[in-house]
Parts: sequence; structure tokens; C-alpha cells
Amino acid sequence: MTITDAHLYRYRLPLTDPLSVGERTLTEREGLLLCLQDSGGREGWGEAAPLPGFSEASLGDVLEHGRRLVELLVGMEVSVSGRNTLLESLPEADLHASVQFAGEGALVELGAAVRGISVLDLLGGGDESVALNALITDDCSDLVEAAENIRKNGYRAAKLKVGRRNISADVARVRRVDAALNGEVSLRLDANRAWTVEEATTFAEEVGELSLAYVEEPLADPTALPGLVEATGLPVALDETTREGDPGELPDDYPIRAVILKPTLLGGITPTRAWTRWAERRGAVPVVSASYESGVGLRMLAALASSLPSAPAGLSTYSRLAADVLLPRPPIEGPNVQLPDLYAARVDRSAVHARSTTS
Ligand code: OSB
Ligand code: MG
Repeated sequence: MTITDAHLYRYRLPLTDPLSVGERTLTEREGLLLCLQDSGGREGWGEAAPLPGFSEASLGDVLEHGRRLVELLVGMEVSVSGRNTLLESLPEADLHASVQFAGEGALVELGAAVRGISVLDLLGGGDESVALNALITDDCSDLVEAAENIRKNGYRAAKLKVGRRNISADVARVRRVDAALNGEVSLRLDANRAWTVEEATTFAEEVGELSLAYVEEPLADPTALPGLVEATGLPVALDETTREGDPGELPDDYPIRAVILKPTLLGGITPTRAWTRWAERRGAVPVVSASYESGVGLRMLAALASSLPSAPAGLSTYSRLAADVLLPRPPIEGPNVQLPDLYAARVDRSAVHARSTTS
């Protein structure tokens, strides 16, 4: 196929509640959409939504790289015979992570449209029903009630943030949630690197008899992770670590249960697949997760999760958006999402603003 046209659009969506990210509080989510077209008028959309506090690039930086990508792609001849040839045709341009995700996502959507197959089939196939993780947010006033609802609704996994209180308060919260989940829902924790080795050791000893799925990034000093695991047996997952280097830079015997993969922050489908292969070799599961993308980014994440041996995906950030760029708004909620429902929606052009691609 030949890419005959490419356009960038900006969106700005209200959040249901103010969102604290790093040191900032957001009341709306902003990002860019990339639309690629072929000579037959078929379209593929991708999303570049840098997350303040997590992405180094600002929206302005991303717009600049988006324009560079558009210049590289327009007029390009792309073989759509397979996922690898398609993604390898994306020029090496040292783009910001979210722009790389937009480029890969749009190419995959366009390639699927040209071939007349689903995005999932282009990615290598998988189940059309994708299991999701439930998030127990910090403002859940009644943790037990929240956990019971998650169990009754049939979720397979739930996630609770820890590390924002003292250790004994976290231990008490985790015990209450774990009891309410009643062994029917696997419990994931995320400490976002809050703890010293001593704190993490105390935590691990206090919850030792619970069968936690994993604790994401327990340590402020991640180099102490192997020692912590050896001393306590705490099941751990990597998240922040994946954004600090390539998988090949970690020791072969790195003792982890899961790797949280956020393609918007990681740089798209290709590094997500590289981390997945690394995780599989260690018997660890990949967990594809969102970073507050709109429906365009989210449906690519859902399809990607299905195409990988991913444990229930972390897409619950979508519920924080009070509006979407897709119409009708897709049902990205509940214990499972159905990919055909997500791909039945179309980008609502009245909800996005065209950005000149020639500055
Ligand atoms: O700390 O894992 C994180 C979202 C964006 C950026 C970083 C993180 C998150 C979440 C989302 O925790 C919650 C989820 O995984 O569903
Ligand atoms: Mg995390």
C-alpha cells in the first residue's frame, strides 16, 4: 500500500476528577492523534498522548516529532504482508515514545484495513474478549465494599496502590482487601518505588502468608530488588524499570513475576514485544497497561494485550476520562472488553482539532 496522506489532530478531554501525576494535577487529558490514509481512502489511527510527570516529552515536543513522522510517512510504500514487515517499515527517526506508539498503531490499523482483517489478526491473533484488571483507587472510602464489588462482578485481577501510608496501615488495607476478594480475584499491588529495603522487608514479612500476584516496584533503589526477593520471597513486578533501559541490560536471573508494559511510555509495540519475550524466558507474565489514553490508544492496547500472553490488562485509566474521541463511546469497563465493540466506534472529528502538518 502507499501512504498518500497523514494528518495530526489534537484532542483535549475533561477528566472525571482531578488527577495527580507526579507533582502536577491535571483536570483534562491532552494528546495527539495521527491519521494515515492510503490511496483507497482507507484510514488507520494512532495516538500520542505523553503523560505529564511520566513522559519526558511535552505535547509541543510530541507535535514536533509528529510532524517529522508525517513527513517521513507520506508517499511511503509499505508492505502489508505481515506484522513485522509493517512495523519494520517505520523509519528509524529517534521519536518520542508516545509518537512511536502512534506511528506503529496507525500503521497496524491501516494495514489491517487494507488487508480486510482485524487489528487483532494483523497482530498475530488472539481472543476477541480481553480480560481487564480492576483498580481500587485511593479515594475508595470503603475498601471492603469496593473489593467485594470487584469479586461479584467477576474480575480476575484487582490492583491496589500501596506506599502512600506507613507500612502497618498498608498491611491492614491489603489484608482487608485480600479477605474481601476471597481467593477469587488475584491481588496486585503497586508501590511506585516508595519503600526502603527495610520497609519492604517488613511489609513482605507481614503479608507473607497471603498469595499476592505481585507488588510493582517496591523499592526506591531498584538495584536492591534481587536481594529483597531472595531474602523475603516477595513476588515483584517491574514497571518504572522498563522505561530506564532495554531488557538486555538486566541480569539473566532477575527474579520477577510480571512486567507492566505501557506502550505509550515505552515506545510502542516493538519494545513491548521485546519485553514480553524477555519476561516469558523468565516465566514472568506481561501485563499491558494504559496511561490515560483516549479510546484510540486504548483499543490498540486491548488488541495488543490479546495478541500477547498478557495477564488481565490494566486499562482502567479510561474510566477517568469524562469524554472520548470515539463515537459511540466504547464500553472499556467490566471484567472483559470485546474487541469488535471497540473497533465498531469511529473517531468523532468534531471532538478533535486538525493541526497543520507543515508548521
Ligand atoms: O504507576 O502503574 C502506575 C498509570 C499511568 C502511569 C503509571 C501508572 C499508572 C497506573 C494505572 O497505575 C492503574 C492501572 O494499572 O490500571
Ligand atoms: Mg506501576
